[in-house]
Amino acid sequence: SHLTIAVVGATGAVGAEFLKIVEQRHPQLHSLKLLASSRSAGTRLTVNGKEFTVEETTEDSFKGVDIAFISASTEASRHWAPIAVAAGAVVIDDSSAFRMQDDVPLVVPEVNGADVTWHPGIIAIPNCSTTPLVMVAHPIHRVNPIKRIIADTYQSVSGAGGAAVQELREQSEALLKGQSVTPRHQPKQIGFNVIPQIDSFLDNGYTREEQKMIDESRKIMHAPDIRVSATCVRVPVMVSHSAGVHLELERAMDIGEIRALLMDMPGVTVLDNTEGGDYPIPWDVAGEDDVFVGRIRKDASNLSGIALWIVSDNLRKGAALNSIQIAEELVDRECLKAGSSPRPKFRTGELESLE
Ligand code: 11C
Repeated sequence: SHLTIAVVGATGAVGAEFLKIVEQRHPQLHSLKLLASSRSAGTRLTVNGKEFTVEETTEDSFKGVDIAFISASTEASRHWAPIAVAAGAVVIDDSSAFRMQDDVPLVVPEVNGADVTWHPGIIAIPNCSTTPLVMVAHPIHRVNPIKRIIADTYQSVSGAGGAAVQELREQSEALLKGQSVTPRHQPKQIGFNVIPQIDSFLDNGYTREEQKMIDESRKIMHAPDIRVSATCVRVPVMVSHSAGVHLELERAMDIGEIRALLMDMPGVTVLDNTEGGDYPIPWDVAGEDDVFVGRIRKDASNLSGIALWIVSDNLRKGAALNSIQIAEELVDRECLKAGSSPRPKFRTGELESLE
């Protein structure tokens, strides 16, 4: 199209997936600025048949840019987002820097696409473990309010970036040879292991990753009253985050009805045939756009509860795809200008902390 798109973090794990999705969904897009830190500047990348040289991000990078995607680090987002906005770009940000800011929409288009209409120049995308949860919870919540969510995740190393993927490869090879390993990018050994810590610990005993799932899911669903708890675990998987989820509903619901609601949800694929041995696994879901759900059953411990299993490609729907869908939503709704419509009554600042 006629828009100029900048990608900050073009050489990262999410950036690479982003450019693949651009080729799949927008083969006519040729006005791209690929940006990264000085370390990756000079890298040559071909997108839609055109060769680009990755440039170092500078104060001047955002002139003439309509939409800037930032997926680098929280610090990079804090630094570059205001500069891009001042230059006239709308920022779609993949970090936690702005997500819980009262005036910044946090958007999963299938769930709360209308929230793009009141952005102040920045729109945040959720953490890659939150997005699949709300994709599955929202269509149920709309019909039968969710009172409580318990989510236990099994998150792949690509969520921690390309260096963590490399670390899993190296540790696996070393351990198979009987060598010992020293963790570098993860808090503990990830090869042939699981780590119940993603990000740092808060005073309430939860990790930041877990707190994000709590806060972000309630903001996206406009449901400040839902009680949420999460345990986030890193597993030796390259791509795709999984979660075992328990939902407590207002009233008991038939499993057939739950399945029908999920089958109707755009972006969700139900893969749930335990007789045939069909349920989603991360290896199969890597590279897919949809959020996959299976193992849908009544919670044996709770009359109005259901249990299910969710798997989603953390680099695609968890990050790059969701960002591109937000850009599409902005264009469709003609909301590229900040403050296109008034902010609705709902205020995330009113969300009570669980502490
Ligand atoms: C992980 N979910 O798997 C994290 C990565 O707030 O965007 C994304 C962190 C974030 O390590």
